Amino acid sequence: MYRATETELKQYDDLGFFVRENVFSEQELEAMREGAESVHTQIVEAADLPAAGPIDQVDNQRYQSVLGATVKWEWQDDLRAVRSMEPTGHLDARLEVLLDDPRLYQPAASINGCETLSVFSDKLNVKRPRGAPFPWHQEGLYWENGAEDLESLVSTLTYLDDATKENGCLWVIPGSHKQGNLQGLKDRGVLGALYTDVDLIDGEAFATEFPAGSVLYFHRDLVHGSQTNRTPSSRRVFVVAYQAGGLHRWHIDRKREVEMGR
Ligand SMILES: O=C(O)CCC(=O)C(=O)O
Repeated sequence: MYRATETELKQYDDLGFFVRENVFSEQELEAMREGAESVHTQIVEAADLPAAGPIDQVDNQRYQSVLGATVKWEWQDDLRAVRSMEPTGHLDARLEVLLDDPRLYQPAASINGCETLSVFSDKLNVKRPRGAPFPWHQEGLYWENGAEDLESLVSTLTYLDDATKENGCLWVIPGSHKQGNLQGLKDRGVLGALYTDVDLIDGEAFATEFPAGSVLYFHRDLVHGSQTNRTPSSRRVFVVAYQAGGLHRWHIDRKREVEMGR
């Protein structure tokens, strides 16, 4: 019922992504936003407790393991905000329910041509006012050591808020997925090697300014990134990546094999 159309599949091949608008209703979005804020609060509160892991500083970024999620803290300490939490579904049922939502996984199944999928990763990104950019990167580079079947991975990104250039929407470089793994930045520390040197790529960046309730389905090698949030409101997205069959180690303890509906 929600499978990708021929036109969408062609766009995915040509551009590395396609978008559907109005996938989720305002009522559903309200529940997701409440879920996202609850997860953010739980993590901020738990981060100072003895059970939380130590903070790992990598270049200018801070990572921590909190409540079973890998947390990336905002670059600026005074914001006391988490920009990315992975996985997060286990921390709130209002987000967890999305993992098994056919509006997310059926298009992913059409793309990789598999009848059974499992969740590879689920991640909540929160960009508060003044929240920092995500430098240009490809998911493939991050995932190549963790995925059982890298080729089959498809990402979905659900917009919990309207996304605009001003609030730091995601930008993509259409067609960049065709170039495979691109070279990282040189002499820019450990993380720089994971960021894409966009001077080496042809193609013009496109701002995915879409309303809340839209979903972007995208290829692991699509070069993407985002800028600072220059508005007074948060910009939140929930990312679920699916893989063919199998189970990823992050999810091994909560088996999530999705039987494909037709
Ligand atoms: O949330 C964003 O703006 C960036 C998302 C992203 O690039 C990622 O999570 O890989």
